[in-house]
Formats: sequence, structure tokens, C-alpha cells
Amino acid sequence: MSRELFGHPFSSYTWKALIALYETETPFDFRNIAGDEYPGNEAAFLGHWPVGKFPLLVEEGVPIMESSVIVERVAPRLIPADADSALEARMLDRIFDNHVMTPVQAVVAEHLPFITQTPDEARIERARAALDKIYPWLETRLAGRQWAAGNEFTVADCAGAPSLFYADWVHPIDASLANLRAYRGRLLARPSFARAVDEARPYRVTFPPGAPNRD
Ligand SMILES: N[C@@H](CCC(=O)N[C@@H](CS)C(=O)NCC(=O)O)C(=O)O
Repeated sequence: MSRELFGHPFSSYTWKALIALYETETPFDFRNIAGDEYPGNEAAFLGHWPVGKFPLLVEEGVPIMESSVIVERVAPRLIPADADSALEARMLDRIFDNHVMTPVQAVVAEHLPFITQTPDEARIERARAALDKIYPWLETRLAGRQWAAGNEFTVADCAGAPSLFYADWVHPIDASLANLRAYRGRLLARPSFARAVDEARPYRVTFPPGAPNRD
């Protein structure tokens, strides 16, 4: 079967899909849409998905949008078999995307010169305040858990890894939140995520707010 993943190697949501592909050792062709480096890939991507949000999976010419759905498609085992556990994993997947990654994207957007020359400090502060609400909630939820939804690595961790990676860059997780920081560390040590992070190292200099010298 032909399987292509369109995305950017430094994009959080692309990482989410890559983690699932690497976890399951699913063969695929990566279609990098970074800048002008790979002419043709961006046009092919927009031909499938004019909305322009990545990642995008294309199987035998059929596009599949949305990272959570891509994870489910390429790694069905990352959705627990038991209904209650599946609900917990899906819920945490949505929480990481909507309540961690969305505020992170808001901060990053305020540092993108093609969006604004003057960062909106009030918007940045609102995003930081949102992270200050979700961090302690996650700290409590993660108590006694190896992975986000329990002892199994699930779709929730595919979302947790990139969102917490970048969240800690734009709004560092306080040292008092030991469960959350330790969970982020376990994610960084997971081979599937470590591979995605390593492949993106050449792009770190492009991180709009400036990348810290760690991770
Ligand atoms: N809900 C989407 C979000 C995807 C998303 O926001 N991707 C970012 C890259 S990490 C993007 O496409 N940014 C480009 C843009 O917004 O134009 C998903 O889960 O796939």
C-alpha cells in the first residue's frame, strides 16, 4: 500500500503522527513541506487539503486529516481495547491538543513575523494563564501513572509528548510539578518520540520565540 505523510519535521502535530508511525514501525514516505526545500510537496499537500493544516496522511491517494485520526489509522493498538480506558485515552488526547498545544500555538503565533511585527502581550499572557491552569490539573491526573492514561502508552501520549515538549519551552513547567516534569522526561526517553525530536534538531534555530539549549 502507498502511504505518505505530509508534514514539517519540527511541527508538533506532525510529531504526533510520527510517534504513532514509529511505535508501530509502519512503512511510509515522509513528504516534507518545509519552506522551498522540497518543491512540489506543498502543492501536492494543498491539492489534498486546501485548509493547509498538517499532518496529512494519504493512503493509496485517499487523504486522512487530523492527527488523532491519523494515529488511530496507523496505530489502532494505541486506543485501548477496554471502553473506559479508550475514553480516558481519547479524552486526554483532546486535553493535550486543546488545552496545552492551543495556548502554545498562541504564544508561538505572536512571534511569527508574517503574522505580526508587534507581539500581542495580552494574548501571550492569556495563553500563559491557560497553561498555568492545565499544568496543576495534569500534575494531579498523572500521579501514580507511567503514561497519561495509565500504564499503557496510548494516543494520549502521542499528543502529550509534542504539546508538553513545546509548552515547557514557551512557559516552563515549575519544579514543584514533579509528576508532570517526570512524565515529560519519560516521553523524551521513549524511542519513537526521541527519534522525531532528533530528526527535527536542524530546524531548532527556526523556533520563533527562540529555542532553549536543552532537550
Ligand atoms: N487539529 C489539527 C491541528 C493541526 C495543526 O494545527 N497543525 C499546524 C502545524 S503543528 C499547522 O498546520 N500550522 C499551519 C497553519 O496553521 O497554517 C490536527 O490535529 O491535525
